[in-house]
Amino acid sequence: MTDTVRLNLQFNGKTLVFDRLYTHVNIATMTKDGPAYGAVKDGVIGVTDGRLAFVGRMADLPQNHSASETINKHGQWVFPGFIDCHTHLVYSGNRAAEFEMRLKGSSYKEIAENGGGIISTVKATRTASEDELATAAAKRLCHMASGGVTTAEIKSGYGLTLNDELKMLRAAKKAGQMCDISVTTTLLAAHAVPPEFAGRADDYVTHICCDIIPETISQGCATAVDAFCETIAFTPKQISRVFDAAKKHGLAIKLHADQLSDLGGGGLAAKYGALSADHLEYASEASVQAMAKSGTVAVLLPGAFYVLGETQKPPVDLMRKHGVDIALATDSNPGSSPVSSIQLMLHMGCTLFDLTPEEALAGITRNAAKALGLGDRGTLEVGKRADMVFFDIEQPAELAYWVGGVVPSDIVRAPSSLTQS
Ligand code: DI6
Ligand code: FE
Repeated sequence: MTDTVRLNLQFNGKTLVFDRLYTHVNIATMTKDGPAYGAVKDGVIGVTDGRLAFVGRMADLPQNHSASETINKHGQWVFPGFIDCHTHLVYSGNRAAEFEMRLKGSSYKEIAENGGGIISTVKATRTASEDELATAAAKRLCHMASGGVTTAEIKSGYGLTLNDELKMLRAAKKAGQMCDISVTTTLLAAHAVPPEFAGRADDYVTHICCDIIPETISQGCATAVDAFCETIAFTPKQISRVFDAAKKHGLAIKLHADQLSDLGGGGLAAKYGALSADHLEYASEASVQAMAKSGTVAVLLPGAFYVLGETQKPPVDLMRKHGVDIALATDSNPGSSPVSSIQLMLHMGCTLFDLTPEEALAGITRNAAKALGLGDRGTLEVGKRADMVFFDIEQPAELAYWVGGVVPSDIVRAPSSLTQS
């Protein structure tokens, strides 16, 4: 008897009782050690009460089981539901005009410094109602979900007032309900200095620490805080104040770090025990080493790199050398990454950042779960949520190979009522 089967017998007593059995399926469990992709060929998955109750080979499924429903998958591949761990899906308007300006030679930084960029989306977002924002975000989120995403993180950051930030976070949750997708919310009030605080960034940081963070907590609107550490945004010193306040209130920490220049953002995130530091094109070896030590995930965002025509790649070799877990995400936003396909990020992670298809897939499953602090998903193992995406493909690498992705043959989502284990 294999270990898998023993585990399952323990999990479920002597007779295995399933709500549903998926038979003759090739399983990319995406567990870390073992065969490539954690693959189990000609496998079977049993689901009970929205969780995985059996994951193993057909040959190891004990005779002594019953299932209300059995579905033969005829050799399709199944993966953990994809997790997009960095998005800005809630906003109003779009920035196609800036895209045209960039094509004519203006840089992202120049546009931001001249009142465009993030601030132009802030203006549009402030005038939109919560329902309008939720509806617009749901359109984008449902599109994302159709490619196999079952969990998405959504940030605020285009409101930049107490009420507008909370409005965005509530809209994010509503969008999740509208698409039946698991959504985590992150407060990104430190995204840009709002016009009314122009020249007074420190005062805005005080407002974030003393008013916006406490109110976000008391209204239960977010579980993490994020900030933009960059010359066009906030200094490491200002961000340290935001993180100190966030820690005091029990928020998890994430950081937009070292995207356009090296301000030591990766190291700063590590110092605060951040779940993730994101972008990291300009991260130094010292930052990478610090992240390895603190277990901070490197979230790479090839969509923004591609759209902005960047040439400096994130130091993937250093991340491998020091053992930093790598995740991949869309960074879906109206400025630097108008992207809604997580599978396109698999392709770009490989072609632009030299990841292997297996590393890329770990980046939208196991490591993306870690970047969100979610221990109940990201791999296909007994006890995890039954979030699964099936494809009629011959090998897992195809998901990164086909430009623009593969349409899932089936998507299974655990009920949204399922509590985190
Ligand atoms: N980095 C990003 O990738 C997004 N925010 C950030 O700090 C871009 C946001 C935007 O341009 O609207
Ligand atoms: Fe971002």
